[in-house]
Amino acid sequence: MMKAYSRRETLVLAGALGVTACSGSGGGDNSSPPIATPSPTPTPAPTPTPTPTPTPTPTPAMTLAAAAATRGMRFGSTLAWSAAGADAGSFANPAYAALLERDCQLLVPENEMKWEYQSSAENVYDWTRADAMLAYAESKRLEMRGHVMLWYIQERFPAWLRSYDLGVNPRATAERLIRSHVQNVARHFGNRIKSWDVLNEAVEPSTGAVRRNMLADAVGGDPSIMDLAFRTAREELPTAELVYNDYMDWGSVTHRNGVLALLRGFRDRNVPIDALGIQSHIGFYSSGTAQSIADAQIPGMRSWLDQVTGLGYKLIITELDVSDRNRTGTIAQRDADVAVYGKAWLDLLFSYPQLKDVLVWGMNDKYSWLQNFSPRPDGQPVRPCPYDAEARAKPLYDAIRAAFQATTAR
Ligand code: 9MR
Repeated sequence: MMKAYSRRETLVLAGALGVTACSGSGGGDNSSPPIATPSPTPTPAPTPTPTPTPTPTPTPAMTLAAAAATRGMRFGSTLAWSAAGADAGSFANPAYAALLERDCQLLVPENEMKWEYQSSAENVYDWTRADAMLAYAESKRLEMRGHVMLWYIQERFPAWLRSYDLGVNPRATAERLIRSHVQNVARHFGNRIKSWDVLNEAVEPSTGAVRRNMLADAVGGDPSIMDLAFRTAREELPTAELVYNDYMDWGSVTHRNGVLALLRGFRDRNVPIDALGIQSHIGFYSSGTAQSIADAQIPGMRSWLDQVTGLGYKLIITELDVSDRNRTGTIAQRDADVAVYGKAWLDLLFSYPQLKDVLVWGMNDKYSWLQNFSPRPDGQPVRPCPYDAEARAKPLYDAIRAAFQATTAR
């Protein structure tokens, strides 16, 4: 049966196929890459002959959006907030917006939908920034994911909540707070957001146990607060994709096993969750070639993914970046390692047809959270994103595109 394509998919597919897409908004024009690829040799003007031959059109470099679309998949990125024109990973920075509009079908705000940052008191929110981001996304016909309703780490709760007196019936208070927060968020954004990270990072990586925090403690450490967040989200947003998001990866067996146990429990209790968000902040934690490190980790990750998908969960890559923090060598060598390692990760995950959406946690190295959070010991900037600080596409960009091209359509 013929697949029905949305307007956006049609535009990116048109780009993929080298067809000139007529887009009034500029949101679907993928044909002029702002990247430092070798310029094609100019086509000589055809010599007039009695039988004119058509001038060959140079195939435009395929964007990530276009490569994804050929496989029924989607590519996207986070964006941050900044004032207009500021040097930041924001749509208000024209150089960054150009990358988003070139390569992305999906966007996700890095911080602007978080309870911690947007809520100054119970039931009080400032959605000004998130609203502006969403309006931008819609104006470019890009879809926006929601991140995140409940980040299950106490330090990530809003300040007012961290000092909140849960009173004589802490269970009832905790449940009220979660129900009203999820309702507030869901009702504010409504159907404009079709995929939500409802719950983030509920598993303690070092033990695999569910994290404790004041809300979990209020119910005696049972999973009911997490369940309630998903059940409320489902009541409010019957058709949205509801996601559990975490950073377990191929280097973290204990964390992975904990997440699997959590996901099993959700299924046993019939909690409405559609997908596992695999953040994919991957890096190098042993020595060897990039390929050999990846190869050693693939079998364990594959059997874990088999179990996750066996439980009926879809998969999303929600926050991909590949840190070169622990690699030495020239920039070219490190970029090559990052590309090989990232490609191995994507090939593995793309082998699951349950995975359709891939988002990076930033398009441009310059604005990556890793520059501050996990800098290189030698003081050089980390290079974890598809584009470098000058907005030139890197080998990781090509690796992502190649991974889309290598996988099967879904
Ligand atoms: O990149 C985000 C950084 O700017 C924030 O300070 C931090 C705390 O809110 O969150 C970072 O994003 C995280 C995401 O929300 C959840 N997964 C891990 C991401 C990187 O820490």
